[in-house]
Amino acid sequence: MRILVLGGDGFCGWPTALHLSEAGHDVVIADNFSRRRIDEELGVQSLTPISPLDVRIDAWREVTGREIGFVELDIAQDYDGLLATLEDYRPDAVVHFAEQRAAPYSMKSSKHKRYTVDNNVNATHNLLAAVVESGVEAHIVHLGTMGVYGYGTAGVQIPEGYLTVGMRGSDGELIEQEILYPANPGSVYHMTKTLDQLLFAYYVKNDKLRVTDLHQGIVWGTQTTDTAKDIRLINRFDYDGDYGTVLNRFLMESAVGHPLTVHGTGGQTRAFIHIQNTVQCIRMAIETPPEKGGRVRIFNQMTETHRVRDLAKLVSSVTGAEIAFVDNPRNEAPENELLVANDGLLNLGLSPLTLEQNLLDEVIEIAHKYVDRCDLERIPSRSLWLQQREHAETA
Ligand code: NAD
Ligand code: USQ
Repeated sequence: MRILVLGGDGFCGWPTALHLSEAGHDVVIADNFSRRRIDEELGVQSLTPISPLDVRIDAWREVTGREIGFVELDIAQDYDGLLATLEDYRPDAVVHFAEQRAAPYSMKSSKHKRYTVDNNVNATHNLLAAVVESGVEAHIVHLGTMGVYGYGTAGVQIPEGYLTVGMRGSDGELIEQEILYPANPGSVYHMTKTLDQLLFAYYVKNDKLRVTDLHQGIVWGTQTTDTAKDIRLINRFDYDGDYGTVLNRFLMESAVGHPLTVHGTGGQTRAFIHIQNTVQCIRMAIETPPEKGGRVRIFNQMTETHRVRDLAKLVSSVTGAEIAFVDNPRNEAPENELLVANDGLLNLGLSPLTLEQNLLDEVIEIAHKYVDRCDLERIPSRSLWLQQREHAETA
C-alpha cells in the first residue's frame, strides 16, 4: 500500500513509518518538525540522541535498502501543500499522528492552550477536507486517546467508542440508540481529541470517508525492532515534566537517582501499551480497512491498565528507587478504576506485550546509557491545571 504518515518524525510516527516500510509498504512522511522546535522552546532534549530526519531516512536505506519519502509540511497551516501532497502521492492510507500531544504542555498558558487547539483541530479538519477535495480513496487512521472517555466509572467497562442508550419515545416505549461514548476530557490536549471525534463522525456520515480512530493508552518503551537496527534510527525518549509520560519517567528517574514523582496519592489508573505493540496495531488497522459507508471504526489501543502508585512500587522494587508523593499539578480524580474493552485489535491478531521485567530492563538500560543527557532541572512537572483560576481568585 501507499501510506502517508503525518507526524512521522515523532515518538510513535517514526517507528511506525519504519514498521510499515519493513512490512513492504511504500511510505512517505510529512512533518513540520514542531516537536523538535518545542524541545528548543522548553530547553530540553530527548534523552536518546535522535538524528535529523534526513539522516534517519538515509540510515534506513543503508540498513535495509528501503526508501522512505519525506515532505516538510505543516498540515494545520498549509492546506494547499497538504492537498497537493495527497493529489501527487495518492495514498491508500493516511496515518495521522500530527498533533500536539502533551497534556501538561497544553495547560501551560493560554498561548499553549490556543496553539494546541489551533494546531490539532485544524490539522484534523484540513486532512478531512483535503481528502474529500482530492478525491483520493484513502483510509484515515488517526491516533486518538483513551483520555476521551474520562478514565472510567468504577465497575463499568469502557466500550470501543460507542454506547447503546435507551430513551423514552412519545408513548413511553424504550428506544435504543447507539451514540459516541460521552466525551469527558481532562486537559485542553485531551479536549482536542474529543473535538476530532466529531469531525470524523461528520465526514464519515456526509462524505462516506473511511476512518479508524485508535483510542490509544499511554505509550511506554522507546525502541522497536526496527529503530534498534542502527544508532541513527534510535527513537525519541521524552522524560521532562511536560512531554515525559509516567512509566518512562519512573524508569528514567530510577536510572538518574531521582525519586519517582507520583502525583497526589497515585490512585490514578491509566491504560498502557508498549511502543512495539503500537506500531503493530497501526499496521493491522491499515491492512484491514473498514467498509465505505459505515461509521467511524473505533478501537481501544491498549493492552493493560495500572494504577500510578502500583507502577511506582513495581519500578522501586526492581531498581530500589525512592518514591516521592508530590502535590498533583493536574486537576484530575485522585483515584479511579479503569476497565477497558480492547477486542477489536485482539481480533485482528494483536499479541499484547505486557509489563514484563525484560521490557522494563530495556528502558532502564537506555536511560542509564544516556544519563548524561538528562537535565535534572527538567524532571519536575510544573504545568499547573488551575494556575489561572487560583491567580484570579487571589487577585
Ligand atoms: P510526538 O509529538 O512525538 O509526534 C508528533 C509529530 O507530529 C511530531 O513529529 C510533530 O513535529 C508533528 N506535528 C505536530 N503538528 C504538526 C503539524 N501541524 N503538521 C505537521 N506535523 C506536525 O507525539 P507522539 O507521542 O508520537 O504522538 C503521536 C500521536 O499519538 C498524537 O496525536 C498523540 O495524541 C497520540 N498518542 C500518543 C500517546 C503517547 O503516549 N505518546 C498516547 C496516545 C495517543
Ligand atoms: N503522573 C505522575 N507522575 C509523573 C507523570 C504523570 O503521577 O511523573 C500521572 C499524571 O498525573 C496522570 C498519569 O500519571 O494521572 C498519566 O500521565 P501521563 O503524562 O503519563 O499521560 P497523559 O497526560 O494522560 O498523556 C499521555 C500522552 C498523550 C496520550 C495519553 C493517553 O502524552 O498523548 O493521549 O497519554 S491516555 O492517558 O490514555 O489518555
